[in-house]
Amino acid sequence: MSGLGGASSVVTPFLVLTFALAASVCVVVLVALALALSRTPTIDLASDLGLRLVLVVGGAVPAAIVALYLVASLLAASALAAPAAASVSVDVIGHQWWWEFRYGDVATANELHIPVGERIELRLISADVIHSFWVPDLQGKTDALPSQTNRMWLLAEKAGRYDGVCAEFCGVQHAWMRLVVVAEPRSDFDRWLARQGEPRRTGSGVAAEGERIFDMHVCASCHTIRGSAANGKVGPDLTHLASRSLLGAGVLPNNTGTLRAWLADPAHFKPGVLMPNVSLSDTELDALVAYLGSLD
Ligand code: HEC
Ligand SMILES: [Cu+2]
Repeated sequence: MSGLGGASSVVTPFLVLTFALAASVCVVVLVALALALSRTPTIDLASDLGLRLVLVVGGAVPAAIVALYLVASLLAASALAAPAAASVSVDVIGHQWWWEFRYGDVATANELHIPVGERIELRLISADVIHSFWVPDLQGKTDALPSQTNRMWLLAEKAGRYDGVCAEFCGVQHAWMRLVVVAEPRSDFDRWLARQGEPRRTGSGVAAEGERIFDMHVCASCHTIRGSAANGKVGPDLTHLASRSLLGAGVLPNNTGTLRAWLADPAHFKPGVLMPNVSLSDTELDALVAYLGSLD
């Protein structure tokens, strides 16, 4: 319960209440037991007094405790569920085996940026099988289903990076369906979002050649690069790929070397991955890396 998110401020008091109730009941029972054992075992309670004791101590008091506890748990559950007054709403789409994050028309993958200290609403859905979105430091798990939208909220109290995973077995690369939440001050977040909303940076030289290869090969049929001819919907949006820290939902850090290795043979890093192994010459690889590496 050392979480850094708004959810822990709901769960922690509830847990304290649970332990406090359980401990006091336990103490009362033990004291009563000790008293009973220390007295001479002469049972001379008048029968109506005995009956009243059983009704009150054995019936009414436990019923009151359970009722109190029920009310407390309903309040905690509704505080955890309510996506009240979110300042930012993000559509989270689970795919085998990566996460798509959409801020309106702006799409990115595997790296969820949020402003710190604000309540963010997530609308979860799946493009294929059942996934489950889980960032342990910030919130409990919520399923992403193909058939319905589930809502949850996140609140990061401190700026920083929070690791998350898919928590529902969803196929061979389930374990490499990670994500990172980047919680940053509002002004950084606004700058980030404005940048992500821009079309791709137009390159020259090798990068321009890379764009031509990207559009000519099958790449463009699966990936969108806003502002270019590529508008595929199967894989992650690559418009600002170079601004992300992860490749392949966490299987590799994102830099020139890993990007080249990924493009040359994605299945080497993620066997079963739904990106095919496109055969590319060394010069084509260089050009693609120059192009994609320029998309910050
Ligand atoms: C059949 C569809 C398909 C084709 C064709 C395809 N990709 Fe992909 N690509 C994907 C999928 C799906 C992923 C996500 C893989 C994962 O993380 O599990 C992906 C991931 C990537 C990533 C990593 C993105 C990230 O944010 O992690 C890059 C870069 C990439 N593809 C570039 C390319 C290039 C360049 C080509 C052409 C040579 C290409 N892709 C062809 C489907 C495709
Ligand atoms: Cu999954």
